[in-house]
Amino acid sequence: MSEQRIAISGVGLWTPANTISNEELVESYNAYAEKFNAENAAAIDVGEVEAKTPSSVEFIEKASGIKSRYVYIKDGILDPNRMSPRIPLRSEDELSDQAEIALAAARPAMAAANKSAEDIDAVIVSCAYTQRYYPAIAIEVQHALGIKGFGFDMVVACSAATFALQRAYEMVAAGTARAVLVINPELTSPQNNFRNRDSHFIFGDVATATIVEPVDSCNSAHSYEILGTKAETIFSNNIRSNIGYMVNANDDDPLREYNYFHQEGRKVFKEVCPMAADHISQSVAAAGLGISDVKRWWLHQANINMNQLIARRLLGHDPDATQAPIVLDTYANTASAGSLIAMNPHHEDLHAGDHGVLCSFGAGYSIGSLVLRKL
Ligand code: CO8
Repeated sequence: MSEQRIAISGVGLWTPANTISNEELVESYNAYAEKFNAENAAAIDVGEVEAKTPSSVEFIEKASGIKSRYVYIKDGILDPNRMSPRIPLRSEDELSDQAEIALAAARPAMAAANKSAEDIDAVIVSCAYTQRYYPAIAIEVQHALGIKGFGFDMVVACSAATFALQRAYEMVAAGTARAVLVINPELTSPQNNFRNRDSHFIFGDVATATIVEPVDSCNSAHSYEILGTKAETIFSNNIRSNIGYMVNANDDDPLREYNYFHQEGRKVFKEVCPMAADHISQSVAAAGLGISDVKRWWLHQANINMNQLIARRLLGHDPDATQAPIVLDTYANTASAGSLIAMNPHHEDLHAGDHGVLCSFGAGYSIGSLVLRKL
């Protein structure tokens, strides 16, 4: 670890104004499925095409804990003839959609950390998808905020936030930046296949942001020293999205099912839960702490049963709501932002010396954690 003490000194959250309940989502999916089955009746009868079975509100809530999700733009998503948000194309002179939501999270994070543009030397935009390759969304945000220095984008699916915080920590430790603004504008809805019954309910849109700086320069009300960081990746095809810049060269259809997010959900559940619990135990031990020293667990929010299983493995009992806050009932899975959404409203009540753990796990597979102590 760095000889210089480094901290998270501010967090910010932007929540979209629009929500979609399970009831609305299931009604739309079932209308789509009925229409599909009617249009393909002959092929279904001879076994050439598989009929679509209805989705259910009860299944979604029981299997995932999700009751509702926020979306950037609702228009189009529930239309059985479209099943995708209608996000108008902006001109190159306008702020891009992802930069706009990134800024909406960055500003409250900077305010919480008591930092202005002059105090920050680097911007990392890190999320599951960026809406274009260049110029980097981070550089657009850097420009909009008037930050000098440098910015870059990185993508690590569900671990994009924790992995970026670790890179920010290293940059501050190396002295290449005084303070770093990390932003996770998770605009998942354009990549969510609302025609897929297995996954149409999983994701929501959100943006989170965090400031990382030396403890010496911290002057915010709620700062958390970073005691340890740990990153791990283990290759798996069980969660995949194939959309990318090769689609035109391949003469592929960008709307093909496999170009959207898809997964072997049950395999992911079984494989990732033990890996995440082991990772967290090692991370906490490496910081010189025991599990019982940790007061707050800001865990990745993919599935309520996953969170409960991991917490039970770590603690030996079910966590109470204050120990491991759950936000996925209202936010759903927001790719990398989940643990930071959990941290945003659930960190100010900790006292100086209290410990917390931020942890993510997901596609890659990737697992990332930071062990924190309130200053
Ligand atoms: N309605 C009704 N029934 C359904 C539905 C539905 N919508 N979907 C499935 N079923 C049925 C199945 O057909 C099956 O029926 P049967 O037993 O007759 O075959 C039954 O329900 C059980 O199905 P499953 O075994 O698939 O159900 P699970 O209990 O495993 O629950 C979950 C499914 C919720 C997906 C669960 O497996 C899970 O959460 N797994 C972990 C997944 C996870 O965390 N993935 C991480 C994804 S995110 C990530 O890594 C980064 C992505 C980046 C962003 C993406 C943007 C779009």
